[in-house]
Amino acid sequence: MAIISRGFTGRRPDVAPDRLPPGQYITRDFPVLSAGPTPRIDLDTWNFEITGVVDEPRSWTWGEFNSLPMETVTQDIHCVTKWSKLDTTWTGVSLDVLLDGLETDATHLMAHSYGGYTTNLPLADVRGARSWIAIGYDDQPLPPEHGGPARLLVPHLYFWKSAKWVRGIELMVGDRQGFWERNGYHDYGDPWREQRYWGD
Ligand SMILES: Nc1nc2c(c(=O)[nH]1)N[C@H]1C(S)=C(S)[C@@H](COP(=O)(O)O)O[C@H]1N2
Ligand SMILES: [Mo]
Repeated sequence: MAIISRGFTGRRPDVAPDRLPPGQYITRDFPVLSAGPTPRIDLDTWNFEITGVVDEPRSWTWGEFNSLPMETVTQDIHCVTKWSKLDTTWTGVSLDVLLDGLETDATHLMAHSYGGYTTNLPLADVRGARSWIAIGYDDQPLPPEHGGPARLLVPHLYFWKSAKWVRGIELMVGDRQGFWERNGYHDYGDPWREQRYWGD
């Protein structure tokens, strides 16, 4: 997408309006937002699991996960606290790869993180090249404060849906609320429709 070049206004670069959802501003920093401490995660015992409403649960060790096909993608991310960061570059495994050929009646999923964080999503939203389990950021291993060793990345929804330190997804028939969704955040969280909080 094209950047409109009208020069700089203060520190804020002009940006094509179709890149910036309503009520958001652009930051060049990468803020850290965590509801709790950064968990210590041992790669020898790390695994990623697909559980819940599924005939055969799936599970990968760190070694197995790293031999899956990886993609590097550049995406804009939008936090509910109003910062957006454009052109962030991530390396990870598409959820399409992880869910390939899986039989399920599930409509939604709960992402579960080391440390206990949860967030819910419609299953359709993690399919179709729209979400990844990222293990790299800017060609480096994903730093712990940003969710390393692995985090969910769902850039088309507010960034609280992108669970850091993810350890698995639980497939569900019907919806259930995750951590922030129980505490006042919107169930779906589309930044383009400003679905920040309950009732938006
Ligand atoms: N496990 C976990 N994941 C999380 C959070 C959290 O507190 N714990 N915070 C969410 C919120 S509100 C945001 S905005 C982003 C922040 O990611 P960052 O710290 O990499 O910027 O992570 C999301 N994922
Ligand atoms: Mo957030």
